[in-house]
Amino acid sequence: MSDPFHFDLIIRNGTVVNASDETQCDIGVRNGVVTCLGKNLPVPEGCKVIDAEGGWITPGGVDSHVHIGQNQGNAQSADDWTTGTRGAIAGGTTTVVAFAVQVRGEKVMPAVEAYYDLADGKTHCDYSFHAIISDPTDEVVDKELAELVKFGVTSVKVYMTYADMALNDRQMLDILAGSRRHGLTTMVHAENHDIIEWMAERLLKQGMSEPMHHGTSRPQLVEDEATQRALALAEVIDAPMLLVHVSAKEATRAIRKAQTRGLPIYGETCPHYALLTAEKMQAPGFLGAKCVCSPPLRSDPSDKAGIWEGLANGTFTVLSSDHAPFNFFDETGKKYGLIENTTKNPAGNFRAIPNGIPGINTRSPLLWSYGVLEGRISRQRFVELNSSNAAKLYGMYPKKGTIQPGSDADFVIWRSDASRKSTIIKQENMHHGVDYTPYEDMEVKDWPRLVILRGEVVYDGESNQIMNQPGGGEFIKRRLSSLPGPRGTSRAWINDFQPHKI
Ligand code: DUC
Ligand code: ZN
Ligand code: ZN
Repeated sequence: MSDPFHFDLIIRNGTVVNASDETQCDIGVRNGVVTCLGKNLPVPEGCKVIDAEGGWITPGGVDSHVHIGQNQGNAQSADDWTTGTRGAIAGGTTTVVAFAVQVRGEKVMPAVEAYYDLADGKTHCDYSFHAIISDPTDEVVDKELAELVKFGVTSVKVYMTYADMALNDRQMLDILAGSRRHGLTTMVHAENHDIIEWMAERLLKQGMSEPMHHGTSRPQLVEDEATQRALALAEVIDAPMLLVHVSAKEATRAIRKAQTRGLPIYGETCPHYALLTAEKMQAPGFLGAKCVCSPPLRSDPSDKAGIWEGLANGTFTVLSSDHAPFNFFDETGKKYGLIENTTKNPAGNFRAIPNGIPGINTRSPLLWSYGVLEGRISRQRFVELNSSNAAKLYGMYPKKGTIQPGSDADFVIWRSDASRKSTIIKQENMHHGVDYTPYEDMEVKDWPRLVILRGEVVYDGESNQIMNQPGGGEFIKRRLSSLPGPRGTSRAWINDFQPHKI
C-alpha cells in the first residue's frame, strides 16, 4: 500500500478557508493533488514546505467568464492565451473558462476546436470553454450540443443583443430545450436588442455620440425587460439558466424572486458593477471608451448597493471578471470608436467602440479587499463566489473550487490580518496583455502572496513575479453541473405542457 504521508509539498501555518468552514491545519500534497489535511503532518525527505505565515489559504480562483483571443468585429483582443492567463495567475485565478464563438452559418464543434488550438500549450493556468451559440439550427440543438458535452464543454452562452449573435425568443426556447435535454447550463446575455438599436440611432442623429452615450442607449430597463423575458423562457422549459454580468438592482431582484420560487436560476455579476460607476464613461474626450462595456456601468449608487446585497445574500452564484481586453493606446482596439467615426465628433462614435473592460488580473483581490476585508461578505461567501460555485455550476467540482483530499492543489495564500499590505493598483504592475486597467489608482488591502497551481508556485506576490512557463496550464474536460437542475416531473407545470417530454 502506498504511504499516505508521502507528500512532496506541505503548506504549514495557515488557515484553510473553504465554502463550508475554515480550519487551521497543514495541507499535504502529492503529484499536484491534495492528499491530506491535518495538524503537524510529517515531512518526508525531499518534501518542500511552504510557510503560510499565519495567512488565509483559499482555493485557487475560478474565473468562469473571460474573453481571450476573441476579436470583436475589426477590433483585436489584446490578450492571447499566454498574456491573459499570466494576468489570471497574477491575480489568484488558477482556472479560467473562456468562450468559443459559433459564427452564423457555421458549425459549433470546429469553432471550439479552433479556440482550443489557440490555447493548447500556451496557458499559465488551467482552462476550459463555453460555446457561444449564434445559430441554433436543428443540427446544433439535436447533435452538436451532445458533441460539446462529450468534448467536455457543458455550457453555452446566448445573446439577446448584438446584431451578429442575438437570438429571438423562439431560438432561445430551442437552445434552452436542447440544453436541458443534453444537461448543459445556458448562460444568457440579457439586453433588449431593439430598444438599444432604436435609441442608439436617434442619439447619433442628435449628435450625442460620445462614449458616455453608450450608457444612454442601454438604460436599466433594457436589462430588466430582457432579464424578465429570459426568466420566463427558462420557466417554460424548466431549464437551468445563468444570467451573466448583471449590472443593476432590478435584474438582481428578478433573479432573487425566481430563485425564491425554486427555479434553477443562477446569477453572475462582475467587480466593475460592484465598484465602478457610469462617471468613468464621462471622462474627458475619448477616455470614457476605456469603460465602455455591456451592460454599461450604472450611475445610481443604489445599483452598486443592490449588487453588493446580491453578492452577500446568495443571489449571485459567481463573480466573474468578464475580462474583454481591447487596447486603448493603439489602433487595434478602443480607437475603432475614432477610426469608424461617422459623426465627426472628436470624442468619437460610441457605437464603434468595442465593448469590454479588463479584469482578469484584479478580480479576486478586489473581492477579497472590498468584500471580505471591508466586512461586506464572509470568507466562506468569498470562496463560493470566487471559486467553488463556478466549479460546481460548470462541472469541475471537487477537482477545482475546494481544498480537500482529492482536489487539485490550487491555492491562494493571503496575508494574515496583522501582516497584510495594501497595494495601489497600477497598470505597470499588471501581467495581462491589455494596455490599461479600469482600476488604476484604486487601493486594495491585500494581494495574493503566493499562488499555487497543482502544487507548483506559479506567482510570487512579494516580487510580483510569474513563476511558471506558458504551457503549465491544462485543458479541463468538464462534467455536467452539480448544482440543482430541472425540477423534475413532480412539480406543477405552467399548464399541461410538460418540458421533460420534448
Ligand atoms: N459585454 C459582453 O457581452 N461581452 C464582452 C464584453 C462586454 O462588455
Ligand atoms: Zn455578454
Ligand atoms: Zn462577456
